[in-house]
Parts: sequence; C-alpha cells; structure tokens
Amino acid sequence: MIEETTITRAIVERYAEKFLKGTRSDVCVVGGGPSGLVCARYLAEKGLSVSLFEKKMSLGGGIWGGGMSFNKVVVQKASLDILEDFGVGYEPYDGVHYVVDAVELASGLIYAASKAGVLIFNLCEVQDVMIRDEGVTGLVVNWTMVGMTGLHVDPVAVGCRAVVDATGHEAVVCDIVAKKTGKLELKGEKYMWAERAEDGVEKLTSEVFPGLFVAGMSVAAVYGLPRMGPIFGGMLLSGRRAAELVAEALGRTP
Ligand code: 48F
Repeated sequence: MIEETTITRAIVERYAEKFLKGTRSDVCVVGGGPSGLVCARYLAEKGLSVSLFEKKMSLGGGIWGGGMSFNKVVVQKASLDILEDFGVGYEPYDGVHYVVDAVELASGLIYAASKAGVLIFNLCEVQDVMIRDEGVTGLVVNWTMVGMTGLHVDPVAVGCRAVVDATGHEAVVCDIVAKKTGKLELKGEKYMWAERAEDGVEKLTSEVFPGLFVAGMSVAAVYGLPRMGPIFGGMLLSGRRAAELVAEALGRTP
C-alpha cells in the first residue's frame, strides 16, 4: 500500500545518504552548464568521485535559451566527437558550423553526467571556499533559497581534492578566491569575437590557483578573453580539457 510518510522517509533517507557521500569527493564541479556537465561526466568515467553543485533548479546553464531564445545552438567540427560521445545529434550547416537542438543538448549532457555517477546537487549555491596551505580544499554551500530569502542560515562545508569553477560569465569561485586571497586576478570577459574566444577558452583551461581549475566561460573571465555568443563547441572542449587536467593532477591518467 502506498503510504505518505514512507514517501517522505524514502526521500529524506536517500538524499541524506547522497549528501553525506558528497561531503567528501575527489572533485567538486561548480555549475551545471555545458562545460561543468562535460567535465563532471568525464571525471566520473575516470573513476573519480564527483559532486556537482548547481544553484538553479535545472541544470544546463545557458544552453536552453540558444541564441536570443531561438533554441538552437551552433558548434564547430572540433567538438563533434564530444556530441557523439554523449549521443547528441547535430546537422551540418555549411561545413564549418553545425547546428544542435538546445533541448537535446542540455538534456543529453545532464543525463550522461547523471548516468556516469556524478552526484548532482541542484538548488545548492556555492558561497565560499575552504583554503589550506596546499590550496583549495573544499566549498561552502547553502540552499539557494536561503540566499534568495535573505534568511540568516549558516552554510555547510564539503571537502574535495580539486574544484572546477564552471559558473560561466561570473566565474564565481575564482572571484571569491581572488577577493579573499589577493593571489588571483580576474581580467574580465571582453567584447565578442567568436573565433578567438572559442580557441582561447579551450587552450587556457587550466589550474588558476592550487586546487582550483576553470572551465567554460569562467576561463574567459579569468584570462580576459572575448565572448563568443551561442556557439558551444568551446564549452564542450573546455569541459573535456578540464577533466583531463584535473585527472592528471589527481594522478588518474588513463
Ligand atoms: O553559464 P553556463 O552555461 O556556463 P558555461 O558552461 O557555458 C557558457 C554558455 O552557456 C554561454 C556562452 C558560451 O556559448 O557564452 O553562456 O561556461 O552555466 C553556469 C552554471 O553555473 C551556475 C549557473 O546557475 C549556471 O547553471 N552557477 C553560477 N553561480 C553558481 C552556480 C554558484 N554560486 N553555485 C552553484 N552554481
């Protein structure tokens, strides 16, 4: 017989188990946009324990809105193997540009990350970091609703061996580290220049502070790269590159 309090207990128990696991991960990815999802999935596939924190209810970041809310996005050839890896379809446009359905891309990336074993915590906002001599050792998180309501509720801490800032244009984690340590500088994202931005975002994906890596538009914010608008190949490539770098740093090479 279906029983209401059993439903409650099932949810609370299983969520508590998941959150407890998430208190100590190999890697914490902040932000569930394209770069964060790709990075998280590839890290999980390398056998690392990965927790992903997303402040909004749904993951996918800037994918869903396509360009000016036309829900199609563009990618370039170099990123097609990632789409294939995720089972996301695409159609050629002119031999250089390929078109992807934004809804299929967002849902495909989310599904694959979840299936790979990434612990996904939506509605959880990262508010701060933990830092020790060796570098960033964890995050300070709270329910997004606490921030929205302005209630005085203290956050909690989760530990990890590496953090990936995939929070997009704002580079939230890098911004916190920059302001609180004075040892990181954010140059700020520049005007639009898609080709240069796409190239730079992958190439400059890196560890920017001990234990802190950047992926996606956070790379542009830290390194002062141009913006690129609704072309997403660079986000996917940067996510994959970040996963390679983190795995290498944690001694998990294939
Ligand atoms: O912005 P977002 O999609 O980042 P991305 O992976 O991709 C950028 C593109 O969407 C697009 C673009 C390139 O084509 O210009 O903008 O770099 O996803 C970032 C995610 O991070 C979440 C935010 O809600 C979004 O889903 N986020 C931001 N701040 C926090 C956060 C925070 N403090 N805690 C948790 N999640």
